[in-house]
Amino acid sequence: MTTPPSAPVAGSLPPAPDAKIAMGWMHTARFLTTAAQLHHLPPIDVPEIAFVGRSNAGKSTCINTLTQQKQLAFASKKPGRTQHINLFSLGKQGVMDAVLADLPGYGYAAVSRSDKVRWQQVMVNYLVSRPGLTGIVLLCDPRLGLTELDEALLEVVRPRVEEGLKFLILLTKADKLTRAEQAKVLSITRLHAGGGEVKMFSALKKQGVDEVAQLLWQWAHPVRPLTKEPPAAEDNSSPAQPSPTSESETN
Ligand SMILES: Nc1nc2c(ncn2[C@@H]2O[C@H](COP(=O)(O)OP(=O)(O)O)[C@@H](O)[C@H]2O)c(=O)[nH]1
Ligand SMILES: [Mg+2]
Repeated sequence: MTTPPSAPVAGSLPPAPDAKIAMGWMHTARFLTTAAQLHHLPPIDVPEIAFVGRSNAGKSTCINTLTQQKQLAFASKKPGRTQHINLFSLGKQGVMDAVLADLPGYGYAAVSRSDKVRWQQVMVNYLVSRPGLTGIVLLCDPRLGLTELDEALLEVVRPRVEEGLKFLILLTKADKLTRAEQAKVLSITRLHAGGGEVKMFSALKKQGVDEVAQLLWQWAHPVRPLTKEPPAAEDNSSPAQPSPTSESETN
């Protein structure tokens, strides 16, 4: 039997879910744990999606907006102070199916040089060696563009992106730019994205929120490889994987 041309390839992205489903899923985010060092992070057996970016890029605000929770990722008034990796679990009915990792912001001038170096090391180690890391969201203030530190991070993750790690550059605070400015910075950033996606985002105007939630859902629910054993019987009463329709019933 030949495979129909439309059959999904294992590991590829599933179709985008309805925005309501993706936002409902994001809303399930709960604080899981925090760690100052990489080896203190628990092993995780579900897809992990990391949020990285310069201090003040809008990372905490973005996580809070996506998860529709005011205080999940503390939108710090003291940038650079949150020098921990914070994990948040995602999943309906308390069944964890993905994790968001909030990494410390970099580039904050008032942090001592030794702290900066230590944190760059933690971040680099995390990005190159964290098992289960499925995708990275790099947040960037489009008024600054990709800075030297962002470029350095892009270089660090490039080999993993080439191996299939998902990558999204999110240009935050879009409400501060005109439409024309947004179009311009999008095209410039796409030239530097090395195959990753680039999107505009505004927490204030809720621009890009649904689209990002839908993309992250897709990252976290890749098409599964076909299992060798066929299903025991034709029983549709208890699907093994959550389907978009079953997920839409709760939030
Ligand atoms: N206008 C506007 N300001 C934002 C937006 N997102 C974040 N900010 C502001 O940018 C500053 C830094 O945000 P924060 O989330 O703490 O950045 P972080 O250091 O990357 O976590 C705060 O004053 C936020 O209110 C946005 O979408 N629009
Ligand atoms: Mg923050």
